[in-house]
This record gives sequence, structure tokens and C-alpha cells, in this order.
Amino acid sequence: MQMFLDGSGRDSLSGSTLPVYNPATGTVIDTVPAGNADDVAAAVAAAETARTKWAGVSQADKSRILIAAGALIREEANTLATLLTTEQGKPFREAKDEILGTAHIFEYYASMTGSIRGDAAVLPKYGYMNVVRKPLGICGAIVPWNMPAIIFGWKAGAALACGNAVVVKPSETAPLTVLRLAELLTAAGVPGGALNVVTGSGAVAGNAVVRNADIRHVSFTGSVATGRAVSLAAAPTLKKLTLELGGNDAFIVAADADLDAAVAGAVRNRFYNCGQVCTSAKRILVDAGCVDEFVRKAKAAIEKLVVGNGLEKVNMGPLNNPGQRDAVASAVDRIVQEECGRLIFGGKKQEGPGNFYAPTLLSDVSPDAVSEEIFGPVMPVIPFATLDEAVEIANSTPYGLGASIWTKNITTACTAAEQIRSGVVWVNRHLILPPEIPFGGTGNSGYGRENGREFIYEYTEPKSILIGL
Ligand code: TXE
Repeated sequence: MQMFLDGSGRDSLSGSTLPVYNPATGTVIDTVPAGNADDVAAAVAAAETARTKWAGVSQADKSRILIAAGALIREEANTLATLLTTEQGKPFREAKDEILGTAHIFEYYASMTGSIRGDAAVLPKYGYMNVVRKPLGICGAIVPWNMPAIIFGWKAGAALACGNAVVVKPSETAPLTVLRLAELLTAAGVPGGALNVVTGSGAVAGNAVVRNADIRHVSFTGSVATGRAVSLAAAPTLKKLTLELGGNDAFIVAADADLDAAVAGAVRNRFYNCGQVCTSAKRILVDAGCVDEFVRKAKAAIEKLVVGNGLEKVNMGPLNNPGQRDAVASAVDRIVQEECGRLIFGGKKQEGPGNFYAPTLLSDVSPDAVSEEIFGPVMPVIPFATLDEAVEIANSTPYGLGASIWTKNITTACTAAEQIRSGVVWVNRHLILPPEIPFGGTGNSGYGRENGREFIYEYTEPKSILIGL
């Protein structure tokens, strides 16, 4: 596999490569160029020559190209989903949903090109005020490994719809699907140089994207620690940043909730993608009056989950890489050893090849024991006595990405929605993120928004023109 740059598919200037592993088997499935600062500079040069041309394409033609990209992705959905499962680990069914979701993202951005507009007013004594939204020029997109296709779509779709050129740095552990998606966008008509992918490590290629002075905006999705490093490295060039740094979502089950629906929702959303989603239901807060029944029903559902290679008929695949599995295992071991929670099910690595970890259920968990997110298949259940206490626990982490409240009582729902500090609150749902919903967080979850209409503010800048009367 070669780096995709300006449509030419050339190798890294460094000549060195990185292996890509199958997380279910531990075997190398491919290699990608280990891109360096020279490769990023070459991608930026290609973007510089293409950006004015792309910005000058009419909204209708940009729309047509993005719709065509969606169609090509749909045509190739099975092959793309197999590739995604093979490099990322998720079950094929989830991979296919992600690929179809990515197609829809480009269709959504196709529908939004005509909405990228500013503001106008008559200012008596002064004249006609026009505020137009201008593309930023070249945008950087740093993509993680957990949902690589759809997060690529959010960033590249928004940047292109707004008339920018893009330089994408995919994750080193899941770059292959992004590379193929970029080829399909070019086949759909995105001109050469308007979309570039530089593979490589975060420390080298990612850092070069962030430091490059000609890249005027970086959208980054990843960890808090790397988000801080990105923010420091970006400071000298004064570029805009959009940071999505994960979450520690509370999933609150009130006493009057439909318990079966809440159990099904918690199990689905906690173990989806092996628990590796920024807005997974990471802390399950259950009213003390129904917590025993909840835990019994959750255990029965979790016992039935089939774990294995995502290309087989399974409910859950492996973690994406060995480091993630080690981090999850040590978080669970610590909770059990320090008696901050009781192990009800799972709690162990699976022997043999692959990064498998059993779906795990912990009850009676102390809120402080899970103030950091556990990015894997672990469901900690925390009992609470009152709604006020539940909201206090929900807000007791530095994150603020998502949360949900499960109740039939509208007052309970509205109180929780109003008082929980997070970018999104769901009622009787969790992890539903169609592109119409602006997505992003507060606190350590970062700032800025992807999708919705809010993307326009991230990927363009206003220019005011006053026409004197
Ligand atoms: O993240 P990193 P990692 C969280 C989750 C996970 C933890 C570590 O808790 O356990 O982060 O995962 C690129 N300059 N999330 O180590 O390092 C890197 O190459 C520029 C939450 O994978 O943040 C990759 O493309 N870029 C999350 C991307 O940043 C750099 C999704 C993410 O890597 C860089 C993933 C640098 N100095 C992990 N260093 C979410 N928000 O959904 C690395 N990168």
C-alpha cells in the first residue's frame, strides 16, 4: 500500500514504512509509508496549488462530487467494511454500518454546500453590511483508530464542503480504510491536491501537520494528553483548532425507567466497537431501588455476547491494539484489587493471538474509581439514591462529551438534560449521532463542533464588507 498524495500514490520521501496489524490475529496485513515532515510539506504544496481551484468550484458541482463520493463508497461497502474489520477489529456488521454512515456523511455535506453563507444587514447612515464566509485555505485532519472511516468523513467532508483543501493524517493502527476512501473521493471528482493523506506516526507526521504554518486549521480527535500537545505545538502558527478528546459518559437509569430497554441500551452502547467510542456509555448510574435487578439482567445479556474475529459471526471483536488492552486490564485489576467495585463477569484477557478482552461487568463501583475513561469493554455500575446525586456523579469527571438519562418522567428528563455538563444529552437513547447533530464537548473533552450547521464556523472565517450608501 502506498501513501496517497495528490492522487499520485507515491512512497514516503523517507523510504521507511510502518506495519499495520490485524488486531484479531496479531499478524501484519500491510505496510504504509512512515511519512515525515518533508511528506507533509509536499502534501501542503499540492494543497496550495489546488485550494483556489477547489474553492472556485460552484456549490452545485461540489455537491455533485460529494454525492458521487457517497455512491462510490456505497458500491464498495462490503470490501471497505472487510478492510475496516481487518485493520480495526470491529465486527463486520458494525464496520458496514460505519462505511454506510461515512457515505451518508458525504451526502450530508453535499446537501449543505448551499447553506455555507454569512449575514447581511442595512446599517442606517453607514451602508450595506455583508458578512461572507471564506474558506480557511488548507485544513489538517488528524484521525484516530476507533472510528477511522466516519471521523475521516466528518473532517474531510466539512473541510471540502466549505471550499478548503485538506491534509489528512490517519492513525498508524488503522490507516488503510482512510487511504481507500480518499482514492474514492478523488475518483468522484475531488481535484488532485485538494485531498491528501500522509500516513505515519503521530509524533512525526501528525506533529508536522500541526506545526505547518500554511495549514490554518487542525481538527484533531484523540486523547486529552495528545490534545494538549497538539494545542501547544499549534500555538506558534496561531491556527484554529477543533479538539475532540474523548468522554466519560454517564448513562443514568432512573427508578421509573423501562428497565429492559435501559439494560439493552447499556449493553449495546457499552460493548459496541469493543467499548472504544468517545461517547460510549462508560459509567452506568442506576437508581439504588432497581440496581440489583439491572445488574442481574445486564449479566444475563453480557454472558450471551459472542467474542471473536470480526469477520465471523460475533457481537464483539478485539481491542484495536495491545496497548489499549493492557490499559483496560490494568484499570479493571486496580478497581478489583482496591475493592472499589465487585467483579460480576469477565475481567480477563483471552489467551491466544489477538487483543481480546472479555466483556466485563462490575457492580457497586465507587464513582472516584472511574473518573478517568475506560476505553474498552467494561461496564461499571454505580448505584445512586437521588437524581441530584446522579447528576453530581455525572458531572464529577473533567470530561463533558455525552450523557443519557433513561426515564418516563419528563421533569426528570429535562432536569438531567439541563444540569449535566456535556456537549450532548440523550433521553432514552445513547450514542445516536446523525450528522444533523452538532458534536463535540466541553471541559477536557475539548472544544469546537463537528457536523450540524456548526461545522461552518469551524471550517470558514467571516469577512465583513461594507458598501457605503
Ligand atoms: O491516542 P492519540 P491513542 C483516547 C482513549 C485511548 C487514548 C490513547 O482513551 O485509550 O486516547 O489512544 C495522532 N501530534 N482516545 O494513543 O495519541 C495519532 O497518530 C499530532 C479517544 O491512539 O491521541 C492518531 O492519528 N498528532 C478518542 C491520533 O493522534 C498526533 C479516539 C490519536 O492518537 C500526535 C482515540 C502528535 N504529537 C483515542 N501524537 C476519541 N476522542 O474518540 C499522536 N497523534
